[in-house]
Amino acid sequence: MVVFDKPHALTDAPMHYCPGCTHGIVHRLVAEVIDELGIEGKTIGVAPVGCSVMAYNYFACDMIEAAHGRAPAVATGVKRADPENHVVFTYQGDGDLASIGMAETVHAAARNENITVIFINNAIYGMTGGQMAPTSLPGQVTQTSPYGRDTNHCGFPIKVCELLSELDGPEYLTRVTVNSVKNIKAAKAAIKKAFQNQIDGKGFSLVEVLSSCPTNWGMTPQKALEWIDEKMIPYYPLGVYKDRSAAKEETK
Ligand SMILES: Cc1ncc(C[n+]2csc(CCOP(=O)(O)OP(=O)(O)O)c2C)c(N)n1
Repeated sequence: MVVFDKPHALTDAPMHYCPGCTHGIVHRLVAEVIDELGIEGKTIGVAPVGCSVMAYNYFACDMIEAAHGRAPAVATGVKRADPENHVVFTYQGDGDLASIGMAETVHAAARNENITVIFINNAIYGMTGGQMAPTSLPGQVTQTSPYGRDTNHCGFPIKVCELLSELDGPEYLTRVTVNSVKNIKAAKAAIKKAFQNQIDGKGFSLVEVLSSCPTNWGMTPQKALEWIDEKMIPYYPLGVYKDRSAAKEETK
């Protein structure tokens, strides 16, 4: 009897992520969705710069590496080159997507590009050693805010789903997390919907995943998962921020 198996859409390469990092969970969820939708052969992923820079080693589908923050622009080109035959997703951290890549993110959403964006919000620049990100919480201690993020000096965190929900373009914007089995199941459902939307030609879908970075947060993996509940979710509430097709159904 098989009690544990790996999705076909993941390669056999051992992942390099730190203990307790949730990138691996989200990789697995994306791969399970690719398997379940039967789209591995037509899916093209765009890897970011950040801890998941080597996502191209882990997903078995075709992958392209984008320059820091430019994944939505690269995904736009790939998708538009052959829209019927490709399912295109980006996989990006918060530094990548909400800092250097904010322009590409906003414009791809405004154009309602028919792509799927998986957005890993761990409230920090992980790969480069834990500097403050645009998503770091007020008061959060990071390498570049050793006394805690001072909003007078550094401004306030950017709430990406809320920000993009003001645009008419995007089809689906949702925020999930992966710090419990229940939340992991909900995250998978959101990721599946985001891919299905693209297959159905509905346009831009973004799934923000509140994620942990025990190494740079300076916590145990267990404490980091609790910190998501205690600190991140109150600032970044979970939920659907836009679902245009569902809203249309309701007004019928
Ligand atoms: C143009 C450019 N600027 C800066 C960097 C340095 N850099 C590499 S990863 C990174 C931050 C990544 O953070 P995030 O996107 O939040 O992903 P994480 O590592 O936390 O998963 C930065 C600033 C770079 N590689 N290229």
